[in-house]
Amino acid sequence: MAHSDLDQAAKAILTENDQGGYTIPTKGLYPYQWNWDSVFVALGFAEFDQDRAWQEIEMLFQGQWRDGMVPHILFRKDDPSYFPGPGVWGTDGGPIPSSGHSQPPVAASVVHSLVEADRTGKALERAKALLPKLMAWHRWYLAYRDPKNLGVIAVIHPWESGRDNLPDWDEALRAVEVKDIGPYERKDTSHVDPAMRPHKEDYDRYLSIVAACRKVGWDPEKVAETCPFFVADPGVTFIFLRANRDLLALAEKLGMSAEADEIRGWIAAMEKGSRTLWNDEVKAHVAFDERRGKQTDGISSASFLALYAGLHDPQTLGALQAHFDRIAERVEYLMPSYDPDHRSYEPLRYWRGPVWAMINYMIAKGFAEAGDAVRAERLRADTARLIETGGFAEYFSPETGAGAGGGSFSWTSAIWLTWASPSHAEQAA
Ligand code: 9WN
Repeated sequence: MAHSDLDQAAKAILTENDQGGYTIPTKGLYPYQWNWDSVFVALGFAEFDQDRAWQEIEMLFQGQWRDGMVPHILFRKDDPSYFPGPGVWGTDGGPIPSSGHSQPPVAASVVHSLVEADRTGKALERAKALLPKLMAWHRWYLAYRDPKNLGVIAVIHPWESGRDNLPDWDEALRAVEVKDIGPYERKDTSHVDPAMRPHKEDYDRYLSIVAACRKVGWDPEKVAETCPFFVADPGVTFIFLRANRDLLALAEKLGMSAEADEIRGWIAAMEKGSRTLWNDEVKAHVAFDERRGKQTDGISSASFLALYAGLHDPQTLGALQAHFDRIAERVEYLMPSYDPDHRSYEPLRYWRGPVWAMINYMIAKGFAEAGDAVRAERLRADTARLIETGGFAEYFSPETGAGAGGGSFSWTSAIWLTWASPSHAEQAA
């Protein structure tokens, strides 16, 4: 397909998945509004309808909880094609039925991008209305996902990381006792090949964590104290650190000096705290199980997000460039979600190997900002080739480029439009 045809196809997918102001990731497999999906989707809409882009994020924040949390799924209407639905979560924290935890906080960064690219003249006004909500969400992250002020953000569930069955969670997840779940029927494996999805043992534990948090009424303080899973994630930590830098830029632009000072304190604490995720043996940032005090030993695609977080000191940049080149020798398409040289790598099983377009977008941004335009361009070109080969799939094999998981996927289409498409790159040049 010609690039212009792919541009049209990507727009058509976003329009098709639009539910009237918010967008589902894909039909069938994911029939609700997901947090970080929606935010990336806004970048895609912004290429042809900026008003609609803002609406996507504003509708996500309609579901914000009273304590500031922005949930990972908003169940705006019941749909039996997805499990676990609202009944399993049993939450009561906000105005719209939702899941009970969050997802990577990319929103402030995308709001900042929308302001920078504004053609409507209304962007600052809309950003101003969102700013207190973003502040409340970021404060929530610090209070309940970093209660000991370590300067790193933990996830209380693999789904909160957005990178669900990453090998980094394996050990901490095995330690979760399977209880209070009863019999259940998964729906994901009726939509896609079970070989590309998590195992039943994983699902038993995913649901056991939900049951444990439901037991304490999703009270964020009790969840932070008692949740059987509490793992500091380089992905959420780096996305959050980056989001704080973008939030600071917004606050400064809007003349909100008290907020700006507060955010500067967060950034300083996280720049320092992030160092504890550095694993000197593997020469990259890794996850850290806060319950057991143990670091993981593998490099994931999130390790490369250190640059996106603004951590491009020579040691980090040099180590990541070396890993990048080593991995590029092993696979045809970058960046696999897990190190192909690690024992847990699986090229087609969900977050244990496959490539995700929106992660590539963030990694490339980091390399470009660190002054490495060559590796940034390699990621863009690989993402474009993947979409040309595998279509607008949920994710892709790093070895063959085959599309996997759900099809006609919203964030893959959005990332094509905002960054990967050669026609977009030509316009930007
Ligand atoms: C659980 C929607 C979501 C993404 C996640 C991805 C997957 C859900 C699932 O799909 O997770 O949240 O049921 O597998 O891992 O990143 O937001 O696209």
